[in-house]
Amino acid sequence: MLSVLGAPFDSSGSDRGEGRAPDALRRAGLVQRLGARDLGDVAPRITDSKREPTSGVIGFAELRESSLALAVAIARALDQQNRPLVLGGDCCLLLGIFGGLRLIGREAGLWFVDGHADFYDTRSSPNGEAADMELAMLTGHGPPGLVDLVGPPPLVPPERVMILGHRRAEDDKDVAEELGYVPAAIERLDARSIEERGEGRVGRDCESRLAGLGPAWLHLDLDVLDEQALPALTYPQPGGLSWNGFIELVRPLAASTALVGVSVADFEPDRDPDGVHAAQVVDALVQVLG
Ligand SMILES: [Mn+2]
Repeated sequence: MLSVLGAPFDSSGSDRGEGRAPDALRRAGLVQRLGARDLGDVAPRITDSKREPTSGVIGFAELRESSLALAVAIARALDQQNRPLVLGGDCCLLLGIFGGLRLIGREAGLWFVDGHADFYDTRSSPNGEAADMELAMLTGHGPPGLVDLVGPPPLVPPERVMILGHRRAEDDKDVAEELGYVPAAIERLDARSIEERGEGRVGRDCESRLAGLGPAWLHLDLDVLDEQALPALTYPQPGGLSWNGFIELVRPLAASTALVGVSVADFEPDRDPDGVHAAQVVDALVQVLG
């Protein structure tokens, strides 16, 4: 059964709106419309906004604490035969998710649907937010205490990660810099290339190839959408997917027999005062997961 877990922490430590996203999506009817069970919020918020000098990461100790709490909740949910739907928060929640898989001795690949590669390191990250760098940490690059949260790295083998929907290097020098850190072992495809090849076709192809290697997690950073389709984000960007394109891409991944669970990150309800965008997010999730 699909079980909703709230992970209302964001890696800025500054009480940004992502922390209110689980409740905003619940209020918009997500749990009822999916016929899911709600396991409540399972990890504390991060309230320390200082960049810790040794690790280079904001709120290092609290991030560890929240990640471990989420890991325990994920492990328990999976042990009880639930399929988790984790509502962030921002993308740093992946540390806890893959930590939870490790706690019960399970390994999974990752469909990483995101407008960014999240692959800075603790020095190159402009602001020290773990959500800038969690994919690097998951695949083995990062500070002690996070990269080895529950055991030896990597939490995900790089050859079992597919990055889908980042922006093009030629469009922006920051994009070019970040993509330069992504190792060749990780397959990636930018949003415009996905659109050109056909979102549904890319989704089916990525489903069969990663599922052929074993179980896989589906991560959805909503900033993969174009800023015009969804402006209620912390870091909106042009050049992203349309709502239809998003649904076509994600549907085959969400329907995969290899699917272990799903996470949704970066919705910013503070930029959605009348709930219009929360309703769009819920509609799209019901179309792909329902
Ligand atoms: Mn992200």
